[in-house]
Parts: sequence; structure tokens; C-alpha cells
Amino acid sequence: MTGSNQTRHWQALDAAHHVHPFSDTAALNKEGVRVITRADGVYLWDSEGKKIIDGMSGLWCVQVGYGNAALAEAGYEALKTLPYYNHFFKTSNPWTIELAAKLATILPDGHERVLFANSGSEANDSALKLIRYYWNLRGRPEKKIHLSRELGYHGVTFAAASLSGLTPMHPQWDLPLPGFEKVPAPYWYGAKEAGYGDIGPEEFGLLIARKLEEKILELGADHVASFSAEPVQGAGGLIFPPSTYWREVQRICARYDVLLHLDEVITGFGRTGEWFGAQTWRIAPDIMTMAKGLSSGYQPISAISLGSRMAETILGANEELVHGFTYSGHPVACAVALRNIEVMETQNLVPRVRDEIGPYLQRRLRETFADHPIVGEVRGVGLLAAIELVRDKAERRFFPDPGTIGTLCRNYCFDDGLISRAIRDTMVLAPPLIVSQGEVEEIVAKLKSAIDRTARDVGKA
Ligand code: PXG
Repeated sequence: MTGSNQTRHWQALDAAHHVHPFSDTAALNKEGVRVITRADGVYLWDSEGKKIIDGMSGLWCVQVGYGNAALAEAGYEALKTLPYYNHFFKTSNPWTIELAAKLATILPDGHERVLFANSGSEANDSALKLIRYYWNLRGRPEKKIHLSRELGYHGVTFAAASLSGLTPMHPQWDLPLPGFEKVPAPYWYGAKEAGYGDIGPEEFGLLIARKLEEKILELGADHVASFSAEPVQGAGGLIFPPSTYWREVQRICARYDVLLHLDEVITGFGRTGEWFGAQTWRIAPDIMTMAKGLSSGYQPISAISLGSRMAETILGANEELVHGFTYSGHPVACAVALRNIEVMETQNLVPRVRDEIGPYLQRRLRETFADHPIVGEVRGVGLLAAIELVRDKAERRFFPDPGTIGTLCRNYCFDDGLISRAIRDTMVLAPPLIVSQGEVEEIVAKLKSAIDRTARDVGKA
């Protein structure tokens, strides 16, 4: 079959048999899917031979880039040696043990114990169960409500979707479940449009943190189990909290004895220039969840780490922990994750993001877009960046019908061979941590061309 015939064949089979996540599959089938056939470094190729630079590391996860032979070999070795065994029957395996021990060396202080799962959603679901268990063990069974934020994204299982604050995720499934409550996001750029007036970021950070306090008082601290949050809100639009926010949130959680659950699924593994966002923003969580960059997405694996307070109570319970998956700590996934962390260490990827390539990307984006007629703000840390497209820069006013302009721009990026993600009208970048300066230049040039075309379409070029 020639390239185009092969593509049409795969498109037809996909249309006939495959239901896509977060997609209108019927509409997609009319259009035909793009079939990605291989990848190397920061590039993807589709079945038509088109080369695409991946500004998003897949779904924010391919830290070491595509085609890393060391990870492939680690997986192959484990597959040949022990393709599967579990941890239920008083057993363990070398890869799971070594990975758990390795994680303890890079996790925030006090996080010495981990449980494994297979996705970010499972990790968050597990974290909520462990939080409930903790309060039950402490003789506080009435502490049951899980707080989280508007625009937060924590996954799709019943509990993780209930925890998520992106409201379109709820109606199809009659969610959220009872016992999940939301507080506002520290989204300073949108504060004016949301009616907070001309407030500065630091003051806004405190004000939003105190909405958490108000919510706890409204519900009664005796009923609140936990507050779950991403250090930086990812899928909700790359929302970086003002510098005052995290310290105040921690003060509030400590004061009302509310467990702090940090969702590091996007921010973990070097993305912000430290191993974890907890280190970048000086946050001391009681429990943390991670996935994605843990294996650079090469294998499905996630982890939940327990801070000392939760670890002591849960491990001191002297009873069976009635939880675990068939594939918890899968040897192949652990082997790949372990090698992934080793590769990140030998290539110095985390300091590179903090000191070199992160600042380089941030500087180039600001130089390129600061004066652009439809760019309201460039924000970011490390290799996480957002470019907010707006109607009125001075007044921080968004375009009507949020998402329309972003989608237009995203499609222009795609046409030009760049994957960026539009969240409402915010263009997002999260390239692999191995991205070179030359590749950053290519990403910035393609994004500039797409944003210029978008500006022309809205008569603002
Ligand atoms: N927490 C966070 C912070 C995430 O970003 C999850 C949990 C859930 O992980 P799993 O492995 O169950 O998908 C995520 C996932 C997007 C996008 O388009 C983001 C995610 C997943 C899919 C799409 O930005 N993040």
C-alpha cells in the first residue's frame, strides 16, 4: 500500500472500531484521524511523512524526548527477565524496590514511602482513599470533604473527575460525587475580567488563598479532610499562582488540620527546573501524586508518596491496607521509570531546565511576544509556558466565545508542523526537557507565524 492508501486504510479502521478520548468521535471520523507512526527526539512523523515538532511532550510527559534507547533497553531487559509479577503475595521485585528507593532520594523532605499505580487518575483516586483512611485511623471519620480548585485537572475516574474543577467534565456523568467542594483558582490574569477589579498579583494571591479559609469555615474544619491542588494548574490553562499564594495556603491547611495533597502529575520530574513543583514553590505536602514524567510516558506508571505524618499513621495501623492494582509496581514500567530517572540525572536535565534551556525559552517567548497586538501575557517557569491571546491588552479583556481564537491558532500551528495546545485562548508549550536552543527557535518561529495569522484573521495584525 502507498502512504496515502495506508493512511486511508488506518483511518477507516479507526473510524469503525476506535472510540477516542476527549473527542467527538463521530465528527472526527468524518475528518479522519492523523496517524502518528514514529518519533525521535522532539519530533513526530505521521503516516503521510509529515514531520511535526512536539511542543507539548505528548501530553506533558515525554521528559527525555522520544526514541531514547536506554529506556527501551531497560524495558526489554525486564520483559525478558520478569515480564510480570505482583506485590500482593508477600513478594516484590528488584525494579520496584530500586524505583521506590530512588524516588525517596528526589522527593520532598519526609516523603520516604511510595505506592504505585498506573495513571495519574488512579494515583489521585488512591490518594483520596488514603486520606480517608488516615482520618479514620486518627479517629476523625467525620473529616470527609475533599476540597480542590476551579479549573483544576486531576483525571477522569469517578473520584479524580469529581476532584477536577473543569466543569465540562461533570454533566455527562452526573458528577461531582457528594463530598467534593471547590474554591477559586489563583488566576490573576483573569481577575479583572472575573470582576476582582484592578488588584495586584500579590494581593490577589492572598485573597484567593483566603477563599480556602472561608470555605473551610463555612463547611466546618471538622468536616474537611483535604485540599488537593496542582502546584501550577496545567490543563486548566497554565495558571501560575502569585508569589504570596502557597505560603498562605499552607498556613491555612496547618491551622485547620486539613491534609495538603499536591498533584505533581504535570509539574513533577524536572518540568519547572526542580524535581518537583513542591521544591520550586516551597510546598510541604502531606501526600503527593505523580505520573507522566516518571517514565517519560514510555510506560503507564504513577506513584503516590506519603509524607511522614500520613506514613506513620498508615504504616502503624498494623492491619492490611485493602488497596492495590494487578499492575501496581509492574516490573517493566518500574524498570523504565528507574532508567528514565537515571537518564535525567546523567544528562543533568533538571539543572539544565532551571539554569539554561528553561530561561532561554522564557526569554525568547517574552522577546518575541511582549509587544504583539493580541498577546496579553507570556507566563512560565522552566519548560512550562503560556501565551494568553486577548482582545484588549491594556484592560486584560478576553475574546468573546473563549476557545474559538485559541483553536484557530492551534490549527495554524498544526498546519505548520508544531504541536501546541490551546486551552481556551491560551497557547501552551511544554517541550521535552532535551529540547535544544535551535529547536526552541523553531518552536517560537512557528508559534509566531501562527499567532500572526490569527491576529490578521481578527483584524489586529
Ligand atoms: N493530574 C494532573 C495534574 C494531570 O494533568 C492527571 C492528573 C490524570 O492523569 P491520567 O494519567 O489519568 O491521564 C492529569 C492528566 C491536556 C491533558 O489536554 C492533560 C492530562 C491528560 C490528558 C490531557 O492538557 N493530564
